[in-house]
Amino acid sequence: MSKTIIISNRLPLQLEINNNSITAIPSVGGLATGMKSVHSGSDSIWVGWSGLTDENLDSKSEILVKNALKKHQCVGVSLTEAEVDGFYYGFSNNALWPLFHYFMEYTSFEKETWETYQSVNQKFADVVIDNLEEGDSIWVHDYQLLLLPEMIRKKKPDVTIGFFLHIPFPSYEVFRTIPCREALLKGMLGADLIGFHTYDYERHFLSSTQRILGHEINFNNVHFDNRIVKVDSFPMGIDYDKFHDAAQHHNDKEKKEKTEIQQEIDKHLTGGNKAKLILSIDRLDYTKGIANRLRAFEYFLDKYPQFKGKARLVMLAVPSRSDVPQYQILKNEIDQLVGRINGKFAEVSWTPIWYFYRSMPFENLIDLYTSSEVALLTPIRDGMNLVAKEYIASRVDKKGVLILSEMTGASKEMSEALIINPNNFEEIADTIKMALEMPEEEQIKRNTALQKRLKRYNVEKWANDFMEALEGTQATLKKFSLK
Ligand code: ADQ
Repeated sequence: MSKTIIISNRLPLQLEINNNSITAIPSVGGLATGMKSVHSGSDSIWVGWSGLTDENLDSKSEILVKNALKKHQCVGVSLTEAEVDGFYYGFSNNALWPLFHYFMEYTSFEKETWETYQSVNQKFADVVIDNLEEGDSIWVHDYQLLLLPEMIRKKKPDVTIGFFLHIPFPSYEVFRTIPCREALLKGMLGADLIGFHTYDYERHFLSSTQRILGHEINFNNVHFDNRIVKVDSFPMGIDYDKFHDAAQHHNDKEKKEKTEIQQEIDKHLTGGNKAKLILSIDRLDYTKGIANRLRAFEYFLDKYPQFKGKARLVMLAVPSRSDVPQYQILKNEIDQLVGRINGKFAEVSWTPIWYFYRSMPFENLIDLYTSSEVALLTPIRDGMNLVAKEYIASRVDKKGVLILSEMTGASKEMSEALIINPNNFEEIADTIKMALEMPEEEQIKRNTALQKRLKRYNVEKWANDFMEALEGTQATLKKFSLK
C-alpha cells in the first residue's frame, strides 16, 4: 500500500526521558494538528529530528528513542551538536530566516554553515530514500529543507514530491543577494508542487526563478529539467473547532474551576479598576515587531492620556532561539522598554504592560484570547500568523477587535480586521483608540464574517487541498505523457 512521507526539521513530538524509559508525547502545534488528516492510519510516516543530539544518546537510549518514535509512525534523523549548530542555528536561522523576512542586516552567509546545511539536507534525503516504497508521495516542509526535493529527485526521478514554505518568500531584489541562490531554487524545483501561504510569495518565487535560472514560466508552471513544476498558494488555516469549543467551555466554567491567570484577570476587571485588555502573543523574534509595538503603545498613551488606567497591554512572548545573539539583544531591548514604559506611566492601581516571557499551556492561551477586548499583532514580516486566526476563533460572543499588520500573510485573508503598517506609530495609536471605542454591533459584524471564513478554510482543508493539488500534478503529467 502506498503512503505519504511527511518531512520537517522537527518531529511533531516531545520526548520525555525518565530513567530507563522514553515517552514520546505528540505536539499540539499548528503543523502537527494540520497534518492529522494526512498523518493518520497506517498510510503515512513523519521524518524529522527528534530534538536530541547524538551526544545525548548512547546505543541503548538510541534504540529506546527509535521504538518510541515508531509508535507514532515517526522516523528520526540523527544529528550531532555540530550539525545542529551549523544547519539549524547557523544557515537556517542566521542566513535564511533573516533574509526571507527582509532583515538583510542580520543575515550572515558562512561557507561552513552552508556546507553543513547541504550535508544535513543529504542526511534527511538518505533517511527518506531508505523508507521510500513504490507509489509513495512525499511532502517536505519549510526553509530548513530547501535542498531536499532535488536531492530525493536525483535518486528517485519518478517519485511525487510536494514542498510547502511556511515563511515569506522574499522579492527577487532581496533573494538575489544570497550567494547560493541557484542551488536553493534548484533544490525547491525538485518538487512537483511548491506551495506558499500567499499569492505574493508565489509571485516572488516565480520571478526569482525566471530571472536567476532563466526558466520558462507558463502561468504558474515552471518548465524545468524536462518536468513541469506547479507553483500555487495555500493559505494555512487553524483547527478552528478546537479553539472555538475550548473558548465555549471556558465561558461555561464556574468560578472555582478557573485557572490562576483567569482569577487574576477577573480581579483586575472588577470594581472601579476596569482596564480593557490589549493582547499580543508571539515567539520572541525580531520579525514579530515586539519593540515597535511597545513604542507604539507608549505613543498611544502619550497621545491619548484619557486611556491611562483604562487600557492595558498584555504581552506574551515565548522564548525562542535564545542561543542566537540577535535574539539575546532583542530580549534585553524588550526588557528595557517594558521597564521604561511601566516606570513612566504606572499608577498605584494600574500598570500599563503585563509582560510574560514564557510558554503557556493551551488553557491559559484561551483565558487570554477570551478575556482581551483587542488583539494587537504587529509583525514586521510574518509568513502567515496563526495567532490572529486563533484570537478570532476563540471569540465565541463575536466581540473583540483584531489589529493586524499588513506585513502578515494572514492580513490578505482577514480584511475585516483593522489593518496597520507596523512602522507607522501614529496609525497604530489611532487604530488602538478606534478599536477600544468600536461599537459592539460593528465588532460582531466583522467577526461574523471572519469566523465564517476561518471555520471553512481550517487547517484540515489546507492539508487536503495541498494533497489534492499534489495528486493533480501526477494526473497532468500522465495526460501529457511526461511520466
Ligand atoms: P511562528 O513564527 O511560530 O510560525 P505563528 O503562526 O504565530 O508563528 O504560530 C505560533 C503558534 O505558537 C501559535 O499557534 C500560538 O498559539 C503558539 N504560541 C504563541 N505564543 C505562545 C505561548 N506563550 N505559549 C504557548 N503557545 C504559544 C511559522 C511562521 C508563521 C506561520 C506558521 C505556520 O513564522 O508565519 O503562520 O509557521 O505556517
